[in-house]
Amino acid sequence: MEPDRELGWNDALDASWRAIGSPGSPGRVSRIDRGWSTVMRHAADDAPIRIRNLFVDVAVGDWVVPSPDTERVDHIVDRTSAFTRRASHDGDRFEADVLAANIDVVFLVHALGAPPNQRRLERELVLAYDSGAEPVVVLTKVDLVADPEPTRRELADVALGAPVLVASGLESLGIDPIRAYASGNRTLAFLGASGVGKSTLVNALLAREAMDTGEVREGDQRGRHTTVAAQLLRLPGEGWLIDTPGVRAVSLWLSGDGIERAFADVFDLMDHCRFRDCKHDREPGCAVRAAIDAGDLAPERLASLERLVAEEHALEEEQERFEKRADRRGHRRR
Ligand SMILES: Nc1nc2c(ncn2[C@@H]2O[C@H](COP(=O)(O)OP(=O)(O)OP(=O)(O)O)[C@@H](O)[C@H]2O)c(=O)[nH]1
Ligand SMILES: [Mg+2]
Ligand SMILES: [Zn+2]
Repeated sequence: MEPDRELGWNDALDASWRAIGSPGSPGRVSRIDRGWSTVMRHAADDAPIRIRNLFVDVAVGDWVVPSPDTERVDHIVDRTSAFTRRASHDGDRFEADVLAANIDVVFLVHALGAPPNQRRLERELVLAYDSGAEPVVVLTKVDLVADPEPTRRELADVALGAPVLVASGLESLGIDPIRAYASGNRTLAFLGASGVGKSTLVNALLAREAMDTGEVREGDQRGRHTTVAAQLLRLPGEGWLIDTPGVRAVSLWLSGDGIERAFADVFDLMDHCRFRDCKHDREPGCAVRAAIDAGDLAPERLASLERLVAEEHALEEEQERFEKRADRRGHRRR
């Protein structure tokens, strides 16, 4: 059976599927529970099947080909995009954690009424650009503040070209512009810290209480991790969205040009330094220092970029060690 375009199937996925010989009939993973995937076969599927994820790393939003007996996942169709962070560190795990796959737009959700966190947004933007989806920043809980403008401006400085929207899930404000991104059966993903109001926004978009929402702590406005599993949900009209559990740490994963895109302003400045190997420290003719001295670039932003670049290098070195170890194990087995 041809996969359902209303469920988000598109030409790029079609090409990947045909490249592997068009096996089976791909369905879309709407949620994952301890080794089991719930898979929808078409947009109006109200009896999705549950199949095992044996030896495959499935993510919500994935298109998968079930085995003929619908016992397990046989193939994952190549993702068109994926929001991936490093799995939380324990031991020497070197693993990716895909929060959402085959997404067109990733909404980076921050709450007004708490101090803006530019550093967190920078990290999220790096991962968003690397995901292959289009990043959009949403500031929720606008009903809590008299004037969202100062926070909006602070985060827009970091978002560079990415749009920054303002909304309230609780009062259904600013919902239509968000929903508009789903036209053409696109898939939206909502990411952000626990308690920022992702699920409340999702319910406003769906116009029904699809997701549970939870209290935030009095003192620091932190959420209590109400959403525990990502979920793919159908928007009224057209399009899909993925609500995700709030994540505390946004650790980088091996990437493409996310850092370059998220810090395009700083890289532009670097191109104008007198020396090609400028360390942007105290060299003469340093365009980055000049911008900082003129108040055009926040020193914290440069420091943040340096931290992220260092994190990326450390990750790449770790990957090399990891691959060498894997190679040695491979040799021994033979
Ligand atoms: N005033 C106000 N409160 C909101 C708004 N959106 C969410 N909240 C409240 O913030 C708390 C957390 O909302 P959730 O939607 O559960 O947050 P979440 O981002 O889904 O949190 P996790 O699922 O833990 O990641 C709840 O008490 C909501 O009622 C809003 O627009 N305005
Ligand atoms: Mg939630
Ligand atoms: Zn310089």
